[in-house]
Amino acid sequence: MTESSAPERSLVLVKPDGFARRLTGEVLRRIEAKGYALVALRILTPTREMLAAHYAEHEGKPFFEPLLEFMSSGPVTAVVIEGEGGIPGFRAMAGATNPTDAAPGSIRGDLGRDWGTKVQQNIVHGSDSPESAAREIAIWFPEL
Ligand code: IDP
Ligand code: MG
Repeated sequence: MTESSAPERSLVLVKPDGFARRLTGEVLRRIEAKGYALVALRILTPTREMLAAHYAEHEGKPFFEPLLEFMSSGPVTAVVIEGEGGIPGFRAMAGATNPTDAAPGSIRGDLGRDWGTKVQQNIVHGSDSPESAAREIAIWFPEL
């Protein structure tokens, strides 16, 4: 099995709910079991500035402020994963944004639920395109 010279990288976050619920290991287990490589990993409580950049596309939406508040409420695990098809592959593993709709078998479907909060607490983030992945990796891992 030879991989291409520039294998696809995606930025994955285990969000504060997933971290607090001790689901970081379960998420990493699924990523590795699927066959993606872990390239970089750090635990940090993100600043509002990082989150405003990360979620710039959602500025002005009703859930933007609750999203920043939630995401800065505690530690997250930020991970760069790598492998052919890793961006859509991890999105499929994560499942639908709303955990009520997320299919069983997915991370959000198996481990998440609606808690009645203003912003959906759905355990993980995954980049949605190569452009997003490059932009997000630069925010969370400027050294890469
Ligand atoms: P994604 O994480 O599945 O890519 P996005 O649309 O990029 O979903 O939204 C970013 C995050 O904002 C979601 O993961 C979720 O936590 C939250 N969110 C998105 N849409 C809604 C909504 O309609 N109500 C409440 N929270 C939302
Ligand atoms: Mg998104």
